[in-house]
Amino acid sequence: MPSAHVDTFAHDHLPPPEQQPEFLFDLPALQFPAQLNCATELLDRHVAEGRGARVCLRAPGLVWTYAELQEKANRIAHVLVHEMGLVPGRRVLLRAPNNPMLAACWFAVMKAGGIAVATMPLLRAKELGPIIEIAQVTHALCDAALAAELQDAAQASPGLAQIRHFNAGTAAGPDSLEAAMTRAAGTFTNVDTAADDTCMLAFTSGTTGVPKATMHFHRDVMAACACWPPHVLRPGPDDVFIGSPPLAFTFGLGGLLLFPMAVGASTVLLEKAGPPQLLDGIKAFGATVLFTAPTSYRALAAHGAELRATPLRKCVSAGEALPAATRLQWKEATGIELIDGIGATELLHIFISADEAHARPGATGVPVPGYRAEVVDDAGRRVPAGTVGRLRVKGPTGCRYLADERQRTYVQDGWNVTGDAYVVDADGYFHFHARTDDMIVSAGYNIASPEVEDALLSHPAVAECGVIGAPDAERGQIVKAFVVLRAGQKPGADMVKALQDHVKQTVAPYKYPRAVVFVDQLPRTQTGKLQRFKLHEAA
Ligand code: 3UK
Repeated sequence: MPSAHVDTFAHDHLPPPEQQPEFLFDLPALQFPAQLNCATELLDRHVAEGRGARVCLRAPGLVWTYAELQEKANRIAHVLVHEMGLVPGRRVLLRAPNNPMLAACWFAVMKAGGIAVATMPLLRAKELGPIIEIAQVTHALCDAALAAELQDAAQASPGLAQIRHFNAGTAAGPDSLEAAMTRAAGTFTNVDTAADDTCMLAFTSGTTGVPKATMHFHRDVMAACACWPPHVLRPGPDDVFIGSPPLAFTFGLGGLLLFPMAVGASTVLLEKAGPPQLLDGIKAFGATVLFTAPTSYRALAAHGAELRATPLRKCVSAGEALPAATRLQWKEATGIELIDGIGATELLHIFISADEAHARPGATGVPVPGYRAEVVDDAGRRVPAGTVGRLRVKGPTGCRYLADERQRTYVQDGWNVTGDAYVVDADGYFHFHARTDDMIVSAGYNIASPEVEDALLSHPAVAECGVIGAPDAERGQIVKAFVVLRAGQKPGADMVKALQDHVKQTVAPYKYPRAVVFVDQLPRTQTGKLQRFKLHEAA
């Protein structure tokens, strides 16, 4: 297959073939042509087929049709190629909160055959530096509101010589991206990329260690659109998507940009998307499909009556395990059964999930069509139903770390090993147990943090909680819970006792938290994941 990449950095840094996972293309929708550009499929196709006037993106005070987004992306692609000297294969850093210009920039990079390196809006220069270094970033498109930290990071990275800013409003000068766009043509011939040309480097949202860049091809983007969305989410062209995850997180990229566009639907991009903004946004834009994390569903559940008055119909939870108590709480508040799904940056999107009709409390679901999953012991043998083991998966997408030794850990014997402990039940449903590194061993008992968290969350006084194993001279570790109480609930010895008793009555008594600490909030990543290592530091 002829690669369109003139700069072969990505190709040269792929993991060696023997370290790559096995890829499966078992579905008819996964038979891709040798040449494929995902922007052609997700954006230009709608205009070519007469849907240019349909609404694609919405944001407060703004509506862009598919034709308008296409024109913006075309102009930006021209600026990248003709003013900024981008050649196919070069890495373009993108930095913005979720907004329409970020979406236009992402598609412009695809069109120009570049490689998008989307970064979390809150990252500081110190965190941007390693990303620029690892990805050998040469170009950047940055929201003016986030310019300062990138400026600092770029100073130390001579390879990143071309930066343009957008969304400066009235302060935009002749150097702004928008000014350059007005000088550029509104049409653009997409670079004829190979299906297996890398189009994005997604950095893992891992909580510790040197960041890893996962490599995804144009084909992978289309594979993600062909598996979970049509088989589990089943959206239609009239759906209005909304949600919280940043487009720099592949959960957000898929849920808030790729999947709505794959079906010609529209999507609402919110720069701030905490529970209050989500609630307002759902009401104001008539959103029908919501993507956010469990913690956000717990907060929004307080507004069930308001949500019932909106057209919201499908709610997707991912990023961390969905406690059965949260599923119940959401169903009672809104009448909607949550769609849980486990995804990973390495696999681009969700690979085990269940739709509303097949959801089971406490289970993530079953392998998404296109993927295979199993639970194995340390020697790689499948364990019987009901036994905890390591989750491993394969499918049309999979892990390729850019020049990183940790490839050997994530990919073993052709399988992607996610680092999650799971149990398969007699009906083939996969139940999340814990991250393999989040198992507590207390006086010889194995205890999974999420099990204890689940039990605590089912107590009416508990709003949020996080459980870790704290060092203990006698028992090795003890179960320690950090609890955020609901408004009006009183911390104190009585509450500690009540919560301990509740856990003893809900799960095996030896799992109860011997230590309970009340806190105002829990440390979380921008992707909604509990940062247990910070609780360990606190403990
Ligand atoms: C955990 C879950 C239980 C699990 C992601 C949807 O989270 C995403 O990607 P990351 O690389 O993290 C992957 C890890 O997060 N996890 C995610 N979802 C669930 N655990 N139940 C879930 N539903 O430990 C997994 O290995 O940040 C999620 C789509 C795209 C993504 N990148």
